[in-house]
Amino acid sequence: MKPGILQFILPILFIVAIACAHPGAAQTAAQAWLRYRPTGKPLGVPTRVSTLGQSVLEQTAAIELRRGLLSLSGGAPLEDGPNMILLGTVQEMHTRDSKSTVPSLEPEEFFISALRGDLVREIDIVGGSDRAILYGAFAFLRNLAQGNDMSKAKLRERPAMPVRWVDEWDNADGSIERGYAGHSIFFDAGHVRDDLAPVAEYARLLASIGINGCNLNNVNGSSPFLTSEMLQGVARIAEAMRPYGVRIGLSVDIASPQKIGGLVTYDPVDPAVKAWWATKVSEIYDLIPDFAGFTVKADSEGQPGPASFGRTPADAANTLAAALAPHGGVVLYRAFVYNHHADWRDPKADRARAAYDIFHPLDGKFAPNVIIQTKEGPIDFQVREPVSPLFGGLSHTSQAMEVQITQEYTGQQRHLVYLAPMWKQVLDFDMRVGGATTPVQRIVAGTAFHRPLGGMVGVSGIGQQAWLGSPLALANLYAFGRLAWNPDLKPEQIADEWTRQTISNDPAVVRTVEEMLMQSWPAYESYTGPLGLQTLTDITGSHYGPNIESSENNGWGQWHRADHEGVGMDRTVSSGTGYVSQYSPDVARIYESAATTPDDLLLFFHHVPYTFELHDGKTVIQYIYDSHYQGAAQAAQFVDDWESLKGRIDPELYADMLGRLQYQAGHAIVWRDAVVQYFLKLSGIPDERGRAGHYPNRLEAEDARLTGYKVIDVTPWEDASGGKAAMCPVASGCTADWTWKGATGSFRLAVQYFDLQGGDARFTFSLNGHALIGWTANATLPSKFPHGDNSTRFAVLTVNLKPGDVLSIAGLPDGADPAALDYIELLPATP
Ligand code: GCW
Repeated sequence: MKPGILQFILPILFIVAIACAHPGAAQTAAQAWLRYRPTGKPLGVPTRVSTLGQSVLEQTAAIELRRGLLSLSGGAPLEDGPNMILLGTVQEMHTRDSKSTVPSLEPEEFFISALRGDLVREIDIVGGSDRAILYGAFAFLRNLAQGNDMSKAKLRERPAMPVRWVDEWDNADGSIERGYAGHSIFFDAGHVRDDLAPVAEYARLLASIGINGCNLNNVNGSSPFLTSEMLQGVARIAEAMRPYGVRIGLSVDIASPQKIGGLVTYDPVDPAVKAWWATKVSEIYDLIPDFAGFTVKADSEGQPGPASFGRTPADAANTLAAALAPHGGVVLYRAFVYNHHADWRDPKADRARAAYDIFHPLDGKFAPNVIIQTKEGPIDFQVREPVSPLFGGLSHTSQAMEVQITQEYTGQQRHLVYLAPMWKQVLDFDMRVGGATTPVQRIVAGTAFHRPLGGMVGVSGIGQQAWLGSPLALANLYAFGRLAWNPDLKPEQIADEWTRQTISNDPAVVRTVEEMLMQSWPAYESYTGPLGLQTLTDITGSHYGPNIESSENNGWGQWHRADHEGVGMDRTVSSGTGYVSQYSPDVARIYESAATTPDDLLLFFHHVPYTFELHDGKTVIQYIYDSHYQGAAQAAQFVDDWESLKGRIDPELYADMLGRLQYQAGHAIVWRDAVVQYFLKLSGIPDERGRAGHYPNRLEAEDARLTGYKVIDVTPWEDASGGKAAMCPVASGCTADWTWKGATGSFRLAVQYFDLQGGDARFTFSLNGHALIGWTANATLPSKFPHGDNSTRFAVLTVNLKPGDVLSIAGLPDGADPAALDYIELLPATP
């Protein structure tokens, strides 16, 4: 059929109709990277879009192209006439023209080629399937949005790995485990939400980077999702995502046959249990014919599992796999199985060993549609870990690598941390299986061991607040999809692409944002947990602020074993837990000796004295000091970098990110001071540059003349300057006064206070009785107690001081927030 005018107009009417149906629908893909702003360059391509086929996905591709082209051309009407962009599958191209030279393509592969005849210009976007056409359309738009010349395009791409999924950890009540962007877009109050427009927008975002699956719910507490009522709602979600080629999956509770099926057992080898799963899976496929499969967390952190019946993960996985196989579904069985009641007094106990110890012996015992989903490191999404040895330990089993897009241990979206460089290091890491080159990316792609399945899964944490809460955090979602599509892409190139599409094509902006993104992970690592210590955070609580001892002396197994003499976990074969032996001999050789272990993993593998020298001769303790000062300085530099963009980028984005980066710079100081104070006290070895423990410009709350304020000990002590703070128990307010004894001059004022949950306390700074500035402590930060989670720095004022001046902070509590104060600091202002 010849493409007619209706085919052109209808999709536009459809777009307009969608837009009108949701007036004020806040959440759109355009708030992420699908902005399609005019680049200032001519598009140079035809703007009439035609399709050869009628399938939903092909029509979606056409709609996306028209929408994108319209927007990229600044709203200028799309052309009519003979020139066109033509969409079709390989087969449709051959039917149109039997002499077509279009190559044969794999199902998810696309081919874009510009043909220029004497009279007409045509750009063909051909897919090995209709979904691949959609991927081609998005790739085409991605290039145009970056100002690339597509008039002579020849582009052929296919994804490196079959499974490219995001996992949501959404609960039925709409909360999101480890989510930092508000409420769920999928669920609310135990049901699927009525308005699924944001879900469709999310699916657009996912499709634009080639993601083909979305597992909707939390791996913890998943049994409510298999009730018939819930499945009806889940089917609506599948419907909203289907036009974008995103198939949905569900996390399942292995105890469901008992919990919601009423059976007396959930033993996976019991025939009644097997039958229950088969029936349940059929019910799902009746509602959702393209259902992708199940994700399973079992025998882990309190979730039920096959171990209760003396069965193995293979028994459990295979029961689910058997139910799913007739329908084409898969099981993603998580290797995150470990004992969280480990004995910390046992020098041989080691959580890092668990996944390999449990799953390696089962290699080859899993059904063909089972994929073992392994976190990228052996512990738990820490700021730095070695690559999980399990990737090299399963050669007869399909594998997927799980990474975290939501920044649980990496700053919870309040800190800028671009994770693509971390993921890329893991993907490129050579496991040397059998002495041969076996990078992780080839293992999870399935090519290293000739596996039919495999891929990457990103825990996303998408919510209603600007998708990921912070605008720059979206670079992580984007990068996840791009790396799963093509793990050979460089993180800086992905950062560049994302910035051009999201913020601006202005070279100065692209350069600055790319540099900030690229420096952000190393900076965060420097001021949180360097040398392989992992994130030195509160591991039994928020996973956010500093709390160094929280990982020691408990069953969770995130020990770093710091004492007066030294620090680090000995995981060697010769004297430690033997974890190193889980790697291939070529890799184990490197990690077995402290001399050959890379500095950034030294303390993950070895327990060394604080005076141990790193490869450049610096001692471990001095490195801990230096890296924290350097990391905090880098965080401060991000503020200056961002300020250089003023006037060049969207003012709202500028202001929003500026506030976030200023907060981060302050919190990096909290981190810095906590870690250096802690290790100074523990090691007794001073900072050779005299910084740790010496804060000559600070005036402590506990040293002030206090009216109403009470001095308290902060827990953990290292989270407050001098271990103490002042809190105000008086509803009408309290004050802290200091008399200036320093030099005459100009000083930058910083006030370090605790922004607690449960109220919006007010603070006012006065000089000699004149109020100069006030602010409200109304950020949303973890905890009701004052410590490193909520210690916040207010630093916007420069003051002129002379000896005898009186500086005051007035704190006005609100609700449960007692206007707690740590110190004020006066740093000489540089002229
Ligand atoms: O790191 C831990 C998280 C849990 C999470 C678990 C997991 C979903 O703190 O919130 O539970 O990992 O990956 O299963």
